[in-house]
Formats: sequence, structure tokens, C-alpha cells
Amino acid sequence: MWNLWVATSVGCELPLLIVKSPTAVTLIGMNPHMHLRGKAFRYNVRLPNGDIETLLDIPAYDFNWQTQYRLATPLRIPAGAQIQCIAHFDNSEANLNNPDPTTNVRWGDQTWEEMMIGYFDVAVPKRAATTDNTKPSAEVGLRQTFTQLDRNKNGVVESKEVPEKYAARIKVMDSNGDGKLTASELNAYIRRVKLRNR
Ligand SMILES: [Ca+2]
Ligand SMILES: [Ca+2]
Repeated sequence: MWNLWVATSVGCELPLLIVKSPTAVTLIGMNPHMHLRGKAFRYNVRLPNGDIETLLDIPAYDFNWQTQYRLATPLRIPAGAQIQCIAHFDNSEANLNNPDPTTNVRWGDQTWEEMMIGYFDVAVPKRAATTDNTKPSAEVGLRQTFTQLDRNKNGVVESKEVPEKYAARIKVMDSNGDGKLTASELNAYIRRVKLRNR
């Protein structure tokens, strides 16, 4: 979790970039959430070619009017795209909803504390896309996960570095069954999967 900190008597902007979609999805709606110091909220999509398009722009956020924005026409989001959320807060006296412009604000459940959440709903195809153009990103994702899990950077993912949710998948790739995943075992797994999908 990032560190939300809104200093007293000023506004600030917080960007939040959400992980790349591994497969094409359909965006159905968005639901921005802030508390009383929330001022503005924008959702962008960053497409795989780097283009950025605005999905939803709320220039005057009202805490009392929290709603889900449903798209009149659901929007296809291609594999590799990212949803970007940008929130503005106003912790000054100019914000008439501000319960206390003299205090710094942190993340919290109460309305006098703050939140920044960019909820969105997507529909994911029942059979995840297996077309050729998703294969490189699946491979890149596996390699990124391997690098992230290898916390002590010795080029091997040991069992103590593996969170429970990944344990079963790592076991499949650990071909010699010694409880450690090496880079060559990862490469061999990627080759096996590619051959099977051919
Ligand atoms: Ca390691
Ligand atoms: Ca091994």
C-alpha cells in the first residue's frame, strides 16, 4: 500500500497506476472513492502503445454524491493496458467540506481521515485469451514474478521466498523437486508451455 499523506492547508495530487492487464477485458464501470477532502478524480487508460486516454474525469468531486459511473457502451481494454487513477485533495479552508484545515491527514476509515480508491469493474472472458499476441506478456509476467520473488537476489527462488498463493505454481515449475526454482527451471517451463500451445 502506498503512503497517503495530505499536508495541512494545501492541495495535492496522487497518481496510482494499476497493474497491466494480462488479457483483454471489457470495462463496465468506475467508482472513485475519497473522503471530505477529495476534490477531483480522473481515470485514464494507458494503452500498450503508450497512448493515454481519459476514461472518466470528475473535476468537482462531491463526497455526498458517490456513485458508480456505468459506461453506456462497455469499453474493450486490450491486453497490456493499465488503468491510471489521479486524485486531487484540497486540505485548505477554501474547501468548505473540510472538517479541519489545520491538521495533516492520513489514510483511515473515518470521513475526517482520507482514502483514495479507484474501483472499477471489468468483465473477463470465461476462457482467457490464448491467442499468440498474449504469449509474450504471459512470459514477461512470469519472469517479472520470478525476479520479484527472489528477494535476496541470488537468482534462485527458495521456498521461504514463495508466498502461499504461488506455492502450487512454483512446485509445477520446480522440475527436480528440490523446493527451489532456478532460472533454468523457469526457462525450461516457459519452453514446455510454448511447445504445448503450438
Ligand atoms: Ca533467492
Ligand atoms: Ca529446483
